Amino acid sequence: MKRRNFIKNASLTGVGIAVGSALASCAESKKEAITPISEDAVQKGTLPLVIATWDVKNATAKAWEVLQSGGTALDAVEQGCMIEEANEKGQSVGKGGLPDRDGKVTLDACIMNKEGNCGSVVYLQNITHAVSVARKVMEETPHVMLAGKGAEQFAYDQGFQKENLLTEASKKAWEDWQVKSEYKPIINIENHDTIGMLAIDKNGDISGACTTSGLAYKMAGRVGDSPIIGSGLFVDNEVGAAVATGLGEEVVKTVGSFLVVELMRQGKTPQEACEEAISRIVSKPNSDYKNFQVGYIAINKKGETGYFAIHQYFSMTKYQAGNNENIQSEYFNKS
Ligand code: SD4
Repeated sequence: MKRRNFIKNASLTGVGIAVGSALASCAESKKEAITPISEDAVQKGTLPLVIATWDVKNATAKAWEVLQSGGTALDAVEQGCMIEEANEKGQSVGKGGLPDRDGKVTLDACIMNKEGNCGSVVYLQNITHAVSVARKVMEETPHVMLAGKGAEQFAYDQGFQKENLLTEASKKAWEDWQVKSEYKPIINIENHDTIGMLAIDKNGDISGACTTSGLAYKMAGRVGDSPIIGSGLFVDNEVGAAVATGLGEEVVKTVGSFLVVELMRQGKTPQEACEEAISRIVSKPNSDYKNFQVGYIAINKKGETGYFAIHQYFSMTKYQAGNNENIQSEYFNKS
């Protein structure tokens, strides 16, 4: 059922009428609160803009192409992430992603739009474009999250094709890992398995997406931060957006992406907000931060960006004003 039909059906009841009118007035006041970005920003080349975690220039180039041709930030982040999902050589997300300890490739993804609507899939198997299934959850169901077999069946119902995601190279890597491992999920600070992407389109509207095969050789059934709205990704079109990468467990414990956006709402720059969110993790009592990585990237409504990580193994790709560049992040643990 489409979300709007669900709301329409709900409004046939008395409760529905109350909820419906509250929603309408909330939507109305939100509309007024959103400051339109001036055409100036487009002319000066500040907008449009896309940023992504890690060195993913092909993905940001795709998103930029969408934005340049007048496409929405939502289309840009979806199509940008799809580039990495389809990239078998990447062994990071989508097809060719490294499997769990039992040899199964299981994907998590989410997407969030300028209206604050979102969709997410967790523990999805046999479908390359998890981010697109997440978008379908947002647009075609009254729900936010679908998991496992239900998510997979929903994807087939929406016309997605079944595919074997475990490539020969990833299978070999998993077999080699089994030989040397103590059968523990690996939490390696150099092991990155996620693309998170944020974009602002020519209208100044923001969207974001995140897609991952999770931590390599994770326990069967393990889900990280990436499909959890507020942890792996958060977008507030009045303020800005943030996306996380690294050890999802630590991001979830601090609701990291929501935290970054709320800090920006309170007046911090994207850079300051990312640094503060990292500091919340490393300053916890008994934090084991020397042994894991977390990184954040963020944008605000003005088109300013920020990025910060615990360790040096982190970078952001940024496409702005015709330049597509990968930038090494500043990081906390310099000693
Ligand atoms: C997770 N945050 O599943 C993801 C993994 C990741 O770079 O970002 N790796 O916890």
